[in-house]
Amino acid sequence: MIKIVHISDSHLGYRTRRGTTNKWAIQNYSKPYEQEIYDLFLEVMEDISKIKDLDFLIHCGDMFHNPSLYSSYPPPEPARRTFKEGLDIFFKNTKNQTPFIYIEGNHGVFRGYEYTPFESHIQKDEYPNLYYFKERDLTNAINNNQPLKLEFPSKEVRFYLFPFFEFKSFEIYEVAYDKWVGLQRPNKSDDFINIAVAHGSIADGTLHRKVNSDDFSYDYVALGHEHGLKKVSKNHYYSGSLLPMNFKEVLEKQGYLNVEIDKKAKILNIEEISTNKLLKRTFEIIKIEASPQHTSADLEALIRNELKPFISDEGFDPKTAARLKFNFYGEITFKKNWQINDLMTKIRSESFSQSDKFNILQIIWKIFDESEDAENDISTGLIQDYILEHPDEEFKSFVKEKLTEDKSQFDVDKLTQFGMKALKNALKFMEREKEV
Ligand SMILES: [Mn+2]
Repeated sequence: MIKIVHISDSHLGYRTRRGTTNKWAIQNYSKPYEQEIYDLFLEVMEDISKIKDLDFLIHCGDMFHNPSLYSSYPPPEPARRTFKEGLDIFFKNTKNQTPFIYIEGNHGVFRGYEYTPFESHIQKDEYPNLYYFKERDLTNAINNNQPLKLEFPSKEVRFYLFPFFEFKSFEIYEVAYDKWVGLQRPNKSDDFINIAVAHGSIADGTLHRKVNSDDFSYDYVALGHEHGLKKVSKNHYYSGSLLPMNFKEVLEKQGYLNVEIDKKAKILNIEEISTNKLLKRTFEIIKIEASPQHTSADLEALIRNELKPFISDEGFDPKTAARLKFNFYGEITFKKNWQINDLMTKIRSESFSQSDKFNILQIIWKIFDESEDAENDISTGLIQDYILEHPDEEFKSFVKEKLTEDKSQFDVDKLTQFGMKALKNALKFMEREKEV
């Protein structure tokens, strides 16, 4: 029996950004959600390292959130410290006897450099049983026409490594990768257990179809990159990350996998350890129907009703403060759209400025117009055409309503002119964004 723990996508150093209160947590050192990931990572490393007779720990990439394609900053200092602490816990409790195998993902990689945060922030010599494989190791293997594998003859286990590589980004890469991938076919002339370890996904073209399929008959395929814990096929699994990072991931499971492989029959026994349920805060999507009949006050009452559970005399607590996303749906007119944005901006700044009352870390929202679904061929271009049809009239009536509520004396025409200017700039900006 071979016992393996499969873990992935830790994203140490991940921070909530959009629509988040700027309060710092734990001694002004890390941000609230960031700290939660560190705490859980260390807890999990402690638990894993105490598993009796564990043969291997496999981590399928994205140990750090930064640097990545969009940010060249190194991982924040607490992330590096947590990583080192996690390694120390693991190797101390396993008395350096259990190999920790890591493959590089698309996060936590200094692009274009020879080194990774694994080299710049820890001393490899301190960890004789740490094995990591970078994109560079993969490209070297391709250039040298060699497989990329790691063998443990005493345990009769062989790992085939697939660090993240965007082989589809250039045709010459794709051709070379296609040719090379055949070398990763296990040699079936011995009794070794053959395990593939890959960071990638069929969804974005970063996992080769031969690794995704059962072509090579691996006994187990440990996958990383997708953040939800899921079984892809009989012996292909994503372990997912330890906690959801965005609102899409709230709908998925997160955790890690205890994998046991019977040496003779090669039968898998897989136990899912769920960790997302350890989340100490509310992290959810709230749906609100915005009917055209609703006045601004009706809508405000609906939103405030949803916020009630997060208001108390205890106020803000970085460890439990909620992450909330409001999804507005229904027949959304242009005016309703302005109304929602206006209300939500007001409510958010109110919650963030009253930390003695509101226990909320993040508020974001999205507006879904059901008429968009009805005319399902609608594209961004068409929406813009629609907005540009009578934006001044709709905006003017919105401003008028606001100012009447507010009992302010402003020149509505002048304000409308400013508003239109802002809207045109925003649309120009949207056009530019689309081009990226
Ligand atoms: Mn990834």
